[in-house]
Amino acid sequence: MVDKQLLQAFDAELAQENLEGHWVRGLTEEDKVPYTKDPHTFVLPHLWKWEVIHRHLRRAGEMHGLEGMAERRTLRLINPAFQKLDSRRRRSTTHTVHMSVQLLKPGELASSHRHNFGAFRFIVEGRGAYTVVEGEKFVMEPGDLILNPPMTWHGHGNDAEPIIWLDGLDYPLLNSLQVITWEPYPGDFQPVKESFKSAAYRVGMARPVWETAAGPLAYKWEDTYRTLKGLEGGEGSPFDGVALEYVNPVDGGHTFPTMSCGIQMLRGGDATQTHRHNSSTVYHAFRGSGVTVIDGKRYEWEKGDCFVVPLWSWHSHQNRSKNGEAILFSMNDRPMLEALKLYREEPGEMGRL
Ligand code: 1HN
Repeated sequence: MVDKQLLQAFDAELAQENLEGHWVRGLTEEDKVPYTKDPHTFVLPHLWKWEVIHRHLRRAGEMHGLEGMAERRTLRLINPAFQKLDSRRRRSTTHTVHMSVQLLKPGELASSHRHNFGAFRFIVEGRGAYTVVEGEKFVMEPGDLILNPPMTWHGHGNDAEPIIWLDGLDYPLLNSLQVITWEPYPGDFQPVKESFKSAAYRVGMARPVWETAAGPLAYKWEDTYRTLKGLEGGEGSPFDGVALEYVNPVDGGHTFPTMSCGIQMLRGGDATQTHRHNSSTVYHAFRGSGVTVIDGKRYEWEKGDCFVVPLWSWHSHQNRSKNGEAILFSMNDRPMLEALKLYREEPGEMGRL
């Protein structure tokens, strides 16, 4: 028999030397690391109502300008599991990605900067404002996806109407790798370049052969929507309906090396089959309304709502309407898992909801 008291004293001595015996299972019940056949995540499913996000963002817009407050007027979607962590670790929507919602008012300029985390903007409401990425000006319209690859200078301007967009970033992953870098643009706002602009010429599937890395890029809503509608009559994915991934035009792969963006149309009456995977997804209901069942719990969404499906949770989607389409925009961390050869997925039982 092991003398428990002696062992405890021994463990305490080891701790003094920054050592720990393999027999130590955890200091408290919660501290025990569960190693089981299925992965465990701290990330919680959660749904943010658009009405709430919108109301509070407009309030922030009434309270202050950008000067002296923050370079950006955003509301961060904080996963409830991280709410009590310090500010560096709290700012996560899942453990790997971050989504926030940004408001830029007419007459405002959000100064330029760059960082080694990747970012994208998905435009939700308002049109005519613009973002300048590496000197190229992209006018923003609802449904556009604009890529802001790592280390590209970017700033935003608005000489039109109030505009709201989603920001997606792989910031939490880089944060846990402790490799984040961030720099302000010397001189506040980068000028729009008058010389040759490559992004302005990009349409369709043709790619410049000399480019080796994806630069700034916009996927216009009219092109995305035309593709969705073109596929409407087909079978679609049993788990996601008519689902598209925004492809990186340089290598034909995921939107970013770390994260991927998707858009999916649930046709009138569509109800998908259940599956699960070890990537996590953040959704935004761009059009319509529906229900997503996550591990047996119903999350009802309407236009604008955002919600998280944590890794390895069973999930399926239903369009509320029998006739009209519902469209979900989403971001996920599947590319990072695939790069590490860790990606796994599993279909559920047929018809399970
Ligand atoms: C950022 O740089 C922007 O440039 C938006 O508009 C949201 C969230 C976390 C970290 C950096 C932007 C951000 C961000």
